[in-house]
Amino acid sequence: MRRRRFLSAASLAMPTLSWLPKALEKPDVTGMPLVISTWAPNVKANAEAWKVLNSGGNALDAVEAGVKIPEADPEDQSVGLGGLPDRDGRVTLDSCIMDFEGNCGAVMALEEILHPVSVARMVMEKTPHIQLAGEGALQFALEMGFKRVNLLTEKSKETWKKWLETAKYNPMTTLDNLMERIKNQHDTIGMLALDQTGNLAGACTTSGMAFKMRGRVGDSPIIGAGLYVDNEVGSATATGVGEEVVRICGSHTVVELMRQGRSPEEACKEAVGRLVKMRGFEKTKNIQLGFIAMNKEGDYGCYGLYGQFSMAVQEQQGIKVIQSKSWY
Ligand code: SD4
Repeated sequence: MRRRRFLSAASLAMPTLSWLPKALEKPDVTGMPLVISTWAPNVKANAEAWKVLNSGGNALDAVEAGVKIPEADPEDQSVGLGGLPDRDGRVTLDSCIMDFEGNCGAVMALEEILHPVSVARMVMEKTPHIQLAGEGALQFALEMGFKRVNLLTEKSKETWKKWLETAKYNPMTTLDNLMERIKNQHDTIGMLALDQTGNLAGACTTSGMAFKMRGRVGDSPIIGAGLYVDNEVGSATATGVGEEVVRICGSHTVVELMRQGRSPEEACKEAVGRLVKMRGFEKTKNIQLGFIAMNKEGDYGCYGLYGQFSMAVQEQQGIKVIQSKSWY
């Protein structure tokens, strides 16, 4: 949708020549930076990321700062504080982050910590590992100085209690709940940023599928499924029924399709189509998922299984919400 110009890789690799005009020694940053997120309400999160990007900060700091907004919002029942709990009443968080050099970190089924994305970043920066789960992730977070917080708000507790009355503890009903939340356009945040130096980063964070079985982990903290960044090509992130995203290694698939020359929207569409082909109409007719993606040139796009999916964008030209095209 929008392009920035770069010097060719060959010219950037050349030693600096004294006769070269100054302006040509650096990438032309016209049109950068850029940040996009899953779902319209995340314009607020983008605005926070934008502060970092616009003041010359890097994409990694930007996405971390951005997704911390819904993580701390008690009204958002899909992410962090106030997230809907699992079927045992525990709020368990999944989150990951990835930078332009392939560094990445993730936490899965993390409880009682307000900012799982920051713990994921510490897993990336301070451990030899990529993923920490459950008790181990909590232990690590506490060692890193994070404080325990009760993430279950009264509102989410009430919603869970109401669910218990009719759902008979059956996680299948969580799909209906997910669809309901998706209709209200409040769901997992996946955020992708391009900074003024032309580097990409992404983060994805969620309380996951409401009323899931204890220990269930979705796509959101899985590198390649919920998020993928390849600084040569582009980045992608996902929202929706995580099991279906994992099945097709969704975000990695989108990035690989961009590598093959698809535009971000075409790549997202083809990934959705691949799932539909694999699973058929019956298994995809009642679920939602969607991808957003950007490439190194600063083009971006999205595509959903159903029509309610949206993407929030902030760039130099301003802020906008894009209503996604969809398969069904
Ligand atoms: C999950 N992908 O845990 C998340 C939930 C989500 O839109 O994105 N909902 O499966």
